[in-house]
Amino acid sequence: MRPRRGMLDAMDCLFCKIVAETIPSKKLYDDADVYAFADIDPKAPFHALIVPKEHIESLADAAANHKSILGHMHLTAAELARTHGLNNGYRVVINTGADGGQTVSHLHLHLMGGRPMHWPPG
Ligand code: IU
Repeated sequence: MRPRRGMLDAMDCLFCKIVAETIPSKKLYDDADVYAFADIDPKAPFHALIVPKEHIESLADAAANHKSILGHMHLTAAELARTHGLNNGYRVVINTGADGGQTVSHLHLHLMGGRPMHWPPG
């Protein structure tokens, strides 16, 4: 049986390999549905990526059945911010598609803190 398109994408996906721990990362959180790790090229003193274990390419590919995981990702961000002492605030970002600056095609939420953020972003 040939793998379906979505399965092929997942087999070739960097963040799926990080979730599966076949590629190492600095793990910050892990449960049945969500995985969080330190960004390899941090844009702030604290920079985590929070990803669903399910391979969803981007926010534009999320559907009604992903409501719960999207909420779970945000609550995980808030919990990581608390446990890492980001008491003065932080930023969460989901870059989506080419114009959104998304470079890895597996939905991920950036959690950045430890310095003042600027607005508007570039
Ligand atoms: P973006 O929103 O798709 O641009 O974010 C991708 C992030 O993934 C970016 O901040 C990278 O530094 C990060 N990253 C990583 O943590 N580990 C990797 O092996 C690669 C990218 I490639």
